Amino acid sequence: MKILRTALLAVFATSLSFSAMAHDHSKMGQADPSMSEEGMEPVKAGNLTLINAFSRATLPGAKVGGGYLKIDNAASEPDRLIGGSTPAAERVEVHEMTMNGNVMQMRQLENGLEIPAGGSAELAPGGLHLMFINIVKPLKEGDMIPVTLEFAKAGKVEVQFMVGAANAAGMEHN
Ligand SMILES: [Cu+2]
Repeated sequence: MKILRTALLAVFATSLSFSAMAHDHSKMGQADPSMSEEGMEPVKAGNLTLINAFSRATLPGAKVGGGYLKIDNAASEPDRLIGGSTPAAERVEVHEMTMNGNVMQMRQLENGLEIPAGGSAELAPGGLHLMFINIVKPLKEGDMIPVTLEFAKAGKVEVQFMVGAANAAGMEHN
């Protein structure tokens, strides 16, 4: 756990300096004491439950990283994931993968991603994902990435994304 703690501190230190020079993330940089160190505990936000948020280690020089999680919606009305922010990257976008002939491409979902009423949406490698654009440093296995997701109805929710191993066939942006 000592290594994890150090990684967490490093991420929060990054967020402090980043928020000072860029945006007003006044809440960033403060650890939530109720947060699991592993970041694997489901996060509840109103009718939404955010499950198993994870990312993948990036190769040196990579500018983007991916974020994945499952979102359950217990409400009788749909919600919508419209974006997010993180001190670990310049911006966060919601992307989908599409096949164009034999070439897999990704594009931003300009209107966000619907989380159906009483249903769920899954962001997973090879499909829907969050894209961390212009990461401030490589994502390392074992790091935790604090991400504030923004939903149309549930509002802003902070989730820790645990960085797992890199995938050799990792995604590259066009
Ligand atoms: Cu993408």
